[in-house]
Amino acid sequence: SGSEMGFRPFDPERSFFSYPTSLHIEELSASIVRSHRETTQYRAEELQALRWKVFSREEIHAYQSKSVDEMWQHCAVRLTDAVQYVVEFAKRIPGFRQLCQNDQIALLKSGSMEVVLVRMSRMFNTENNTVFFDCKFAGTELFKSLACGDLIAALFDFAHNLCALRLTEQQMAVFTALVLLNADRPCLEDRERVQRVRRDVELALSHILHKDNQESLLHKLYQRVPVLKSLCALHIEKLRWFRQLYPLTVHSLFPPLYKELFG
Ligand code: CLR
Repeated sequence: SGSEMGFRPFDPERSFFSYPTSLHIEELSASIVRSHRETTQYRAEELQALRWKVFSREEIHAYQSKSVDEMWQHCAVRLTDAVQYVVEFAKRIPGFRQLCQNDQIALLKSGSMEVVLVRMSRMFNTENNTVFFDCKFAGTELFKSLACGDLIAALFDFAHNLCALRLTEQQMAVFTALVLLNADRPCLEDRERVQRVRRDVELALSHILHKDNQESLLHKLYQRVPVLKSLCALHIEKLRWFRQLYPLTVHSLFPPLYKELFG
């Protein structure tokens, strides 16, 4: 019965044998939300308080004066930090660690950057189109020396549009779990198992949106998924271009995890 369940440790495989109850789904949401909270570098309130901190003209100029490879390396390190937190988040999603190692890696390879981009919207200020980077808010012009203005513009555009949905932390937490648990990823050994873990997270998202009286968000969120995929493809394309120009920088100065995931 439901009341009995509350005292048992959370068992992600429970839904294998029995129909998921709303208590099971509530526990799952709560667990994902906690994992999200524990693995985002900054809390929403902290970010709110930092909104006024923007880079000065001189600071922007200093970033713009960096060489292409220096700026790429710098951003690759920052991006890898963010990915590392997403890996930690994934490990704390009920059911994720029970997937075989190969499938965990396959999901992270294709999904971690997508989650970073969803998380980017928490770090985005739509009033001046800036993102929190190196402890202050930065506009697209700060990234000029990367020489991939189209990618940067597309990433900022995505963050801006996602911000417009005004997701709560709970909604974002469960949505990012869903982004990771994508049973259509290439190279999965046990798709059915991923699908089973995913199914309960889908129920959790519907449940949250129902409680928030925002069911129309579901469709809007699912609409962003192919956009995420194309942004990640563009990122990989830019990395290939950069690697051709600066193979040694990538080889010896980029974080190993970055190369493992995108290289
Ligand atoms: C995303 C949300 C994470 C924290 C975080 C860390 C690094 C940031 C990233 C966020 C947003 C995108 C970002 C990145 C560093 C560089 C990258 C600003 C805020 C820009 C867009 C440049 C990408 C360059 C690639 C071509 C390497 O919780």
